Amino acid sequence: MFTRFSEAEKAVHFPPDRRMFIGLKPQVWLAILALLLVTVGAAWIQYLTLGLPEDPSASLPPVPAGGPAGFPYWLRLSHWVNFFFLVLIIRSGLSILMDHPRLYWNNGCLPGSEWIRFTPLKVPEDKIWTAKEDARYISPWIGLPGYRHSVGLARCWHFLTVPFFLLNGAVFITLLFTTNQWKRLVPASWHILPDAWRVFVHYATFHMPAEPNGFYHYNALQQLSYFAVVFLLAPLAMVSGMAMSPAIENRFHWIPRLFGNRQGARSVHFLVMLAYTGFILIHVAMVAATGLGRNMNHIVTGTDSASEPTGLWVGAAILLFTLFFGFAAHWLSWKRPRSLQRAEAFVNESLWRLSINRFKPRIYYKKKDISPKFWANGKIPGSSEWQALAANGFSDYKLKISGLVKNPVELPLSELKAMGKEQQITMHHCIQGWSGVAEWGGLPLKTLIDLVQPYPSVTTLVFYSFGEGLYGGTYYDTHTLDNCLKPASILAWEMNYRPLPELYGAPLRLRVENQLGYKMVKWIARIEFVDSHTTVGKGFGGKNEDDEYYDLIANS
Ligand SMILES: Nc1nc2c(c(=O)[nH]1)N[C@H]1C(S)=C(S)[C@@H](COP(=O)(O)O)O[C@H]1N2
Ligand SMILES: [Mo]
Repeated sequence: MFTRFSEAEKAVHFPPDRRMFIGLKPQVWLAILALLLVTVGAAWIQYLTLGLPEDPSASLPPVPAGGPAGFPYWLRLSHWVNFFFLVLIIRSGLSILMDHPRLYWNNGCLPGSEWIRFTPLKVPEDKIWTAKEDARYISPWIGLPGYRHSVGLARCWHFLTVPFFLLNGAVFITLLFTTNQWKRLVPASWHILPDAWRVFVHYATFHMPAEPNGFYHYNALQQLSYFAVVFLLAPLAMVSGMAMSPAIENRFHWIPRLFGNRQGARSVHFLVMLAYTGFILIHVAMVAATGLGRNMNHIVTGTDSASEPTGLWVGAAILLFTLFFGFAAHWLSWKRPRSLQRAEAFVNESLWRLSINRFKPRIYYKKKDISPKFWANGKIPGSSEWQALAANGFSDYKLKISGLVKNPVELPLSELKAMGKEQQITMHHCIQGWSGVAEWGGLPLKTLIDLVQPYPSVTTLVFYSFGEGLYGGTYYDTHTLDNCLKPASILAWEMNYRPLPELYGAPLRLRVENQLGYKMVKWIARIEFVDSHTTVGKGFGGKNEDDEYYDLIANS
């Protein structure tokens, strides 16, 4: 399954260093050990001192009165639809994770503070080490689309599948509660907790508890885990996912706060994925261990037959289909990436434009929240023009503003600075997953827009950089006029109360706070007002949109 890359693509996606690595902080090992002790350890102590507890499943009636009998077609269907999308979501999520292969509990992603890392590398302190350089390879057998730095396409899969996953979940929950099927999942009393513990003691000490017929009901631990998957993991995944969106994080600060902060939400999002994966593995093993043929008939054909082979065959066919779709998805990702980008935009951009893109950012952060270290991205411009300007402290720099405006201008920094200044402390959200809080000072874009007077047909501002993109060519990005007019949209010349450092975009960089980091063009050379982003570059709205299939509207 090797995709043929050009040399430039190979350097990005298939680097020589493809080592897999998982590194945990000692405290995390201790936490895992403690968790094992209070669960498996406690189960063994109970077993060895008090003996095996009574099995609560043994006293269950074979067919409970008033409870659901069997699985209706909608439940069977949504079970498999759920499985199909969950596989795609987990695989694409892993590809996204590897673009910033570190997880933290602090907003600033301080190097060395990560509780888990998926890279053998420590962040070097003696040289510039950009977040892009830090991205790691993941095998396309595991990640979708896999390889290194494929976050644009991975997000296409993630965001394209999530709405269908949620829709399926919503239909499932609705039907669950409009029929008697909810009784299967929702515990009727707190008794479920001690009962589930007793069942757990059986498993943990290698004793099989009595097996209730799943056609009618589950054992206590099984019910509790199914309940948790539906009513705990799914909402947690949703809310922690939402908490990472710049448009949401900026507007509803309390959502990331539920997890401590945005990186806490990202860590929880990962832990939910682990829980899902663990659940799938144990669930499948238990289904196989407790009468595979019969269990498959329950969830495929809706019958309680132990001998009929249909359930097994159809189940195998669904697995094969999911596998086959994985190959098709791989092919689509690398042979038809543009179609994928368009499909994702059709679904998500449409949804976002109507919802979260409308939120106006609010300023929450205080001086004490400023990150001690701010990750960097992008290559410092190599152009002689920028180098000469930099050598002069940008005193010869002029920002050029042109395009569909009544009053095109060229403004030196001194004039820009005289036009006004806003200061704000905000969070930067990189598409790779890292974030950082910094103070930014500069001119509100609104002041500039008022000055140049765009024609009514203008929808979009194009920001051109002195720097180059990943594959060469001018770095640029576009923003809708509407987002440029939002609060906190500024052209910054100041970072953390000092002149903007070269690495971070001197002389001018953009802040549009409801968008992801790649839209914050650094080393700005000029601004052009246009009536459509499609006439610029390859027509997708930015260098990364053109070359890496990123989103035009980057709210999430
Ligand atoms: N000109 C230019 N601007 C750029 C980039 C780049 O590569 N070139 N990278 C973008 C990305 S992906 C991010 S996350 C931010 C990083 O900003 P920072 O270096 O201040 O953290 O800059 C954005 N602006
Ligand atoms: Mo980024």
